[in-house]
Amino acid sequence: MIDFYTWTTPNGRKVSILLEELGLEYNVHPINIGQGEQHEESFLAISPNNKIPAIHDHETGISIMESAAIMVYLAEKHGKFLPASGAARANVLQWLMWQMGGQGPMLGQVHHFVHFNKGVSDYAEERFSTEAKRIYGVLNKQLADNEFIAGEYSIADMACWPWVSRYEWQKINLKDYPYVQRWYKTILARDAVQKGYHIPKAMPDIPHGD
Ligand SMILES: N[C@@H](CCC(=O)N[C@@H](CS)C(=O)NCC(=O)O)C(=O)O
Repeated sequence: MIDFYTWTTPNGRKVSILLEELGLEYNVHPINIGQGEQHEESFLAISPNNKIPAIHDHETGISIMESAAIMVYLAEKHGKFLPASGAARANVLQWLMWQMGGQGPMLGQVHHFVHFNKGVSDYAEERFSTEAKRIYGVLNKQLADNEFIAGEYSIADMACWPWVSRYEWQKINLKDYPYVQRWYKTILARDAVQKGYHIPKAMPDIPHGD
């Protein structure tokens, strides 16, 4: 059994979508980051960086923080959504790292400066909006020749998709990125994604991508 510590954010949804895709049973522990629950001692023992998501796997006794580390662990343990070796594995990992090092952090800054705190810094708004458009362009190019980011549906898609689902906050029109839009809707239609999105609690409808 897996204990899953999460909140209603893209980084949390990466893991809830994977847990649903793998059909695993798990206990959800909501960590309300708006109320500072990520700083409680009991959570710190599982997640030393005070951030969600994190898991504890009772079968192996392992606790893991960082969404991509959790995804690699679960995908390897269950032999799905991450090829075991070679070029196919390297391809999934490069896009997973692209998500962790670029797409997520940069779009996160757009949420702060464009969605939540518009007007505070013109420089930051311009810098991160420009970078967001560049990132969407990179993804669009990759998806022009590939149904999914690394060919087959993988943890790279599950990591990137929840951040794209906030395209309205990012002032991104998905029509400007038609291959991203096609991919977004394909993934949106999956049952596991519909379920995983609403962990740890039901939220308003998922943006439909039009
Ligand atoms: N690199 C980390 C980022 C995790 C992260 O930024 N989590 C946010 C929510 S999406 C959080 O817990 N924020 C609480 C805080 O910063 O205090 C990952 O991918 O797991």
